[in-house]
Amino acid sequence: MNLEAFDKIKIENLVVFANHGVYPEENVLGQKFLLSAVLYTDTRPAGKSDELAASIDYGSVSHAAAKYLQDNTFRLLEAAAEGLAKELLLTIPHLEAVTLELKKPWAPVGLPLETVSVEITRGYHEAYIALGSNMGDRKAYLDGAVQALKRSQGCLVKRVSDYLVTAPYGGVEQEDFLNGVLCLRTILSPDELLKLLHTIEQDAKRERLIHWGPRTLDLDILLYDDQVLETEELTIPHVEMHKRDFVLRPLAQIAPYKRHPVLEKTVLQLLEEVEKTG
Ligand code: PH2
Ligand code: MG
Ligand code: MG
Repeated sequence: MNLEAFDKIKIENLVVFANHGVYPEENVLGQKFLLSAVLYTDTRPAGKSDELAASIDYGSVSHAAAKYLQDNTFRLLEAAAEGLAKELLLTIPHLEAVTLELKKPWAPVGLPLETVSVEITRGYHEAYIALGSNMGDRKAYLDGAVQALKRSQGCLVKRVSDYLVTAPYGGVEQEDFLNGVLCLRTILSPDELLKLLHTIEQDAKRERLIHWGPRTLDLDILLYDDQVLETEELTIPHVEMHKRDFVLRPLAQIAPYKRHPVLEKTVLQLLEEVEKTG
């Protein structure tokens, strides 16, 4: 999600009367909200064709946003903004990302103020996922994972590599693997994506018995935009991706010139190095 790369369509201070609030009287009486939105998209196709269908119709976005804020009641501005951002990203064609500012000028805080507001930016990200299996019908497990991701809300599978038969790496004696890599467009955060991958692994009856041991299905996040991230649960880029030819070979098929954000080398360069030393 590189916001600078996109053009913007802006809506400023759309007035919506709605019932969001922590205090019960706010939910009953309602009050005025002001919504501002920056819609990130590429306006060039519409700029050249002069066709509305090639762009985002700010009229329909305004109506959809007003309806969403009136049909749902949240306690927090945060929740109203989060829900609305997701709704817009899932339903508005050509929308890459959105900044929403939701203001509550009549917030009952017992002091005079001009307005309070919450502003968030949400959008689509590009993730690369490694797939592996070395138990049972390996191809069926990998195909099942691709289908499960295709069915997941806010996920779009853009490219899938060939599946390659690979010798087990890492010292555990076990059957050969079938490995592949896919490119995913998603509105999920890294944590949400990790949870989804775990659910898909569980559905494939994966049991975590031996570390690095045989598995029906292993799904690992390799890259997430150009983010570098290290938490207890998750390291992005994947710590070992640059050492593993069973990751780099399929990745090189679908993203040869993608650059590793820490090593600053392309997938092809990393693969060459692994093949030289390997
Ligand atoms: N996964 C591992 C350990 N070793 N070897 C191959 N060939 N393919 C894998 O997917 C694999 C592995 C741990 O995730
Ligand atoms: Mg793995
Ligand atoms: Mg794993």
